[in-house]
Amino acid sequence: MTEKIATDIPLSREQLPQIIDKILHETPITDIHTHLFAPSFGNLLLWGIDELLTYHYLVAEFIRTTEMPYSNFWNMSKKEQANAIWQALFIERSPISEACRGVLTVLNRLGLDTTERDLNAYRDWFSQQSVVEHVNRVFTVANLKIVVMTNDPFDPQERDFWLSPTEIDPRFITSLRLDTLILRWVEVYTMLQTWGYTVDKDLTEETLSEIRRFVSDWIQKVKPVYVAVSLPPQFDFPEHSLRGIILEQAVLPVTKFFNIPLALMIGVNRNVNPELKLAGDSVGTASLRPIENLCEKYPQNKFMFTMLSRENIHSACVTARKFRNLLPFGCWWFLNNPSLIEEITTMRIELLGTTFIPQHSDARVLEQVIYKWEHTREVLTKVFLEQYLKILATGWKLTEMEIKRDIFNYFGGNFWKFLESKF
Ligand code: RAT
Ligand code: ZN
Repeated sequence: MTEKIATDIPLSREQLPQIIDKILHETPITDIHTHLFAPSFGNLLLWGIDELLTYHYLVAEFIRTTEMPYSNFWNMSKKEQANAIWQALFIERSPISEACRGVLTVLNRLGLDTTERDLNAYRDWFSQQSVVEHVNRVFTVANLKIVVMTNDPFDPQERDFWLSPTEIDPRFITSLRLDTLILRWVEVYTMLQTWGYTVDKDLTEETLSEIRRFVSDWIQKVKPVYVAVSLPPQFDFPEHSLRGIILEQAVLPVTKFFNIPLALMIGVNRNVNPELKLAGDSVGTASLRPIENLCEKYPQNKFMFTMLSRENIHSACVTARKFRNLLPFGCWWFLNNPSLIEEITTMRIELLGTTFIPQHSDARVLEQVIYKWEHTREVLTKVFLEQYLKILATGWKLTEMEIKRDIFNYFGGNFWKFLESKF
């Protein structure tokens, strides 16, 4: 009772920094896009120091420091790669990039001593953890409630899991990733044939109907909270192309039927340096017009979207203002850096108020959620403080309950409400 009254009392300017920081740390997070897997997916769940050090963000940074042939690096074992990255990026140079600092934040928050700089001691510590307890600890340290996995029906290991699934830790929920279906039809239609779908290379009526059946089957199998696709900057809509036809005629009718959003991740130029493998993708500026066309033509479909290029962020905010069936999310990949999170979140608040999802982690290795969220919280404390102070300066009063409500919505509420909405 006393607490309730206290949280209803208007806050002073002086109280704000501490209250915002407290609420940001206390509000559990729904992480709406990760590449993590629940423990029951076996070795698809990556964790531990060697995985952290061989994260593709760090591979790209490491390769810049060496003259070694790419093949030498790829021929090394994971442990050898991690040793080389540690030596080059943490010992021979100061680890001040965002991805390097991330590893240090993780070690520090897990209680390991970063002054030691002893990679083998870190390895020993990780090797003593049991997966399930470690997952619990990481969720607690990061203050995560739920993470959304990225589930790809074309990945052979994942397919095996889904064909005879075992129980999934309920904190891990699913999204259905359809890049392969939408962007690589010519390469993969024969796979659908072997799985029992009567499809052809040409997108005939029958083929489209069978692709719809494939998407429906997987939605019913995986029960995703959304369907997702990443797209290059040249993506257009409407577009008379294989990807345009599959998207419009085979994916949109099904996501509408199940009333689940299609998440569009736009602006990635894949494989600009194939030698770098997973680290070889780049960025390009896109047009927002295709998204506007999609939202206008399909007002009863729900869309989420994130852009990869900084240059797209302002127009993305304007586009989002025009369509209630469009929900912006996250500072994606190369934008997930404190200086950019600050700029992007400020702009989004100014143009969209509280109606967006500020961040997702994109974690590929379990412990990364610790640093991705910690570094985001550091920035959000500053950004929210500035915005709330500006309204206090008008004489407006704010209570702790109201700030809690707003941050609850940013950290999950907006997402869950969007999933439930029907336009
Ligand atoms: O951020 C990343 O790790 C990228 O490699 C991609 O996974 C990107 O986020 C994507 O989902 O395509
Ligand atoms: Zn991702």
